[in-house]
Amino acid sequence: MSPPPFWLMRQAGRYLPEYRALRERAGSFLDMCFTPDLAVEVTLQPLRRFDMDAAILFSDILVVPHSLGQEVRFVEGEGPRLAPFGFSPAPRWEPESFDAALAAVYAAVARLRAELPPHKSLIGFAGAPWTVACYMVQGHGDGIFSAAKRFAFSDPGGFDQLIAILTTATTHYLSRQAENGADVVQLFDSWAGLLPEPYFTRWVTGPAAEIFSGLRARFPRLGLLGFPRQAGRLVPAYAAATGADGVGLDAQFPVTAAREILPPTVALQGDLDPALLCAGGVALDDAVRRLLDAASGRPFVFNLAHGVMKETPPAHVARLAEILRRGAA
Ligand code: 1CP
Repeated sequence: MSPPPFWLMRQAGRYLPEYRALRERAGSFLDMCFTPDLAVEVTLQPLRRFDMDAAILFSDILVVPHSLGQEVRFVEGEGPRLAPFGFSPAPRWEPESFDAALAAVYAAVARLRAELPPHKSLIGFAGAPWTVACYMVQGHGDGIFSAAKRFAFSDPGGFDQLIAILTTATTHYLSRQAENGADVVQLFDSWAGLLPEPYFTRWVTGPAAEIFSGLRARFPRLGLLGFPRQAGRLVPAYAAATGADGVGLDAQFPVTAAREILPPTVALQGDLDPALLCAGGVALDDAVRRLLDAASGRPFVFNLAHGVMKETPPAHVARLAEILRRGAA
């Protein structure tokens, strides 16, 4: 059996000493994202060590609200902080100022495609409208976003307008990444699992379907990955409605369930718990072998159920790469 392609969400970042060294010299996190030399270097760091099959652009989902004019800061040890946001009127969509703010990201994508060997995929990405709106409304992450949900449920029509602007901006942003050389794009809906029906369909599935159909029409060869995190039983409807080429999976809808339910044309991506990678040892080896067995015979991209934890020893990632390269034996 040939080994599946692999990459890891947050494969660049804090768990790598070379990332921490560069981050110290770089100044702010956003300076890193908006300096092509640094973004390119950080993107390539994990591939040098572990030879993943794909590089994912080093950036953040919150560059989109930043480029729509909302102040975004990354506070050391605390995560992102966004300025209080006025909703009436909703932010205006101005492609010229948006592109001017993101020119450095587009330049990093073009440089990466030029520097990567042709057999390595370049993955671009954006946050999905719901997840980005959670941060825009609430101003920070807390994993439950009850303030953002209260806002959305008490004025769903107003929230629709914000989602509509983000859907337009995200389609545009991912189109620019494709024009500059991204082979695949992933839409991260990290907080999709927080929405009950019918809001899941309205603010998760609907916008993803619109973004993907816009991209598909312009870039028929672009790979489209959706990651409606923790969406559980709603994942099959999401996959069907969005036409994603692949979906990111986690413990709420694991590969073992997805292979029985999703059509064989949809690639499965996931679903190793990041804490298993962090723990290493026999638990990691066993989990990887079980996952490879579960995915056998399906189009499959090996990945985690969420991002690499910052405490993860790089040696455990090296071990994972070794098991994958050797195949399931
Ligand atoms: O100072 C630092 O080094 C900050 C840590 C960090 C890093 C390394 C942040 C702040 N963002 C990133 C990079 C990043 N973010 C990537 C890089 C590419 C990669 O190697 O995978 C990607 C894809 C993201 C996407 C992202 N940012 C998501 C979606 C995926 C996920 O993890 O759920 C989300 C929700 C964010 C917001 C964000 N940015 C940073 C933090 C700490 C957070 C989470 C905030 C929270 O809710 O607490």
